[in-house]
Amino acid sequence: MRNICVGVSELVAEARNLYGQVFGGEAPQVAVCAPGRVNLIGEHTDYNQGFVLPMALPLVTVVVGRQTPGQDVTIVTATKDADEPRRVDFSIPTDGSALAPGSPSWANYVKGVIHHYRAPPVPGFRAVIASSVPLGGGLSSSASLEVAFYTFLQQLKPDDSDKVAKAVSCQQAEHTHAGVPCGIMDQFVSVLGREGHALLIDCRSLEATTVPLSDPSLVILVTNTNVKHSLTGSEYPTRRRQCEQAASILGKPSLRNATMKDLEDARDKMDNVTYRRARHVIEEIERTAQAAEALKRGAYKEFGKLMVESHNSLRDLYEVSCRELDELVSAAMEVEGVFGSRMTGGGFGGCTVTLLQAHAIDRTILHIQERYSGTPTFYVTTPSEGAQALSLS
Ligand code: GAF
Repeated sequence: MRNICVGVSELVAEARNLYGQVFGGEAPQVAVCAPGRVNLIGEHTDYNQGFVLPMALPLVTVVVGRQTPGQDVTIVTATKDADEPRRVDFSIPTDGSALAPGSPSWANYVKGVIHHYRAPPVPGFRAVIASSVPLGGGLSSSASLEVAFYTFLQQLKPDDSDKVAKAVSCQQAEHTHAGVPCGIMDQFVSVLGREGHALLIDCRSLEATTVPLSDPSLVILVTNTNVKHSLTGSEYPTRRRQCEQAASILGKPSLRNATMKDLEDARDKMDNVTYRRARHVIEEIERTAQAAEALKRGAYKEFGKLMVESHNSLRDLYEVSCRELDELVSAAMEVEGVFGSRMTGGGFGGCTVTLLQAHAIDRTILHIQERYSGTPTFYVTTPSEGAQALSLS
């Protein structure tokens, strides 16, 4: 199935209708949206203070709602997930204590954002969520939900934080309320994404530079394996710990400060697994800087080669790929006109990202469909704008 991304206005209409149905015909006052992301290169480098090169997607989470008197909150989601209730009710504590995570799990992201909001206390509200970001597809559905809610709260009670601080608050929400020790990439690009550009983010200084990416002869294809292996939850914190251990053996604050020479010199001080994890990170940070330069020069072949090297390293050294991701990348690379392809995001399922010549798009999709053992979903995407408030008129 080829997916032409659902427009923001359709999602807002869906959310408004549901809001009216659930809240007795009342109309929402505010609407906001925040995008998911695809990372072009720089995987598992963000929590090592390295570089990443993501772009915001035209797949977004929309929140509509209105402030209510008191501290009561009701949120309803339009997303149909058979295992989870679609409505949640709770009260915001007035003493600044955190809302406890619980069921439904999607509400934990919202509870975390309320807790880390920079202008407490947050007032009561009613809200409806609608999203086109596939859940658990490795395109940051959770970051887009966090950032959308933060943006929603800013409409109810403005804070004075800058955009980077906002992204950090959303990252903290994920740490404390979803239990995922993620880096800053997903929330950062969901807040600061720029239409027609990728962002080269330095995760040490938290500074970003825009890299133009709107050449009409080029297509960015995201392909969803439509599988999510259960390893994701446990393996991510393990990888993060292994990297911290490697940095500590090297006597560095993070792997960003280490070179391959440092690592080779200390090879006999660490086990082989720790060595391979660190090697991926140190080389991937360098690859990402090179890839951003290549993209600026329009050197797509060079960029594509770095994408494939990144994928191979994630498969062999970092061990976060899986059969389905490898199949998609191999299939894409067999097509003439494809510059590069790799897994994107945390791994163990989710999506690949492929850079190709625009004229090769149809045959690439056909070829992947023929070769892939599962049922993929395709998104032909363009770099999009970060979170924003929307007009309801
Ligand atoms: C997930 C995390 F949330 C990001 O912070 C990043 O580490 C990514 O995996 C891997 O690059 O999306």
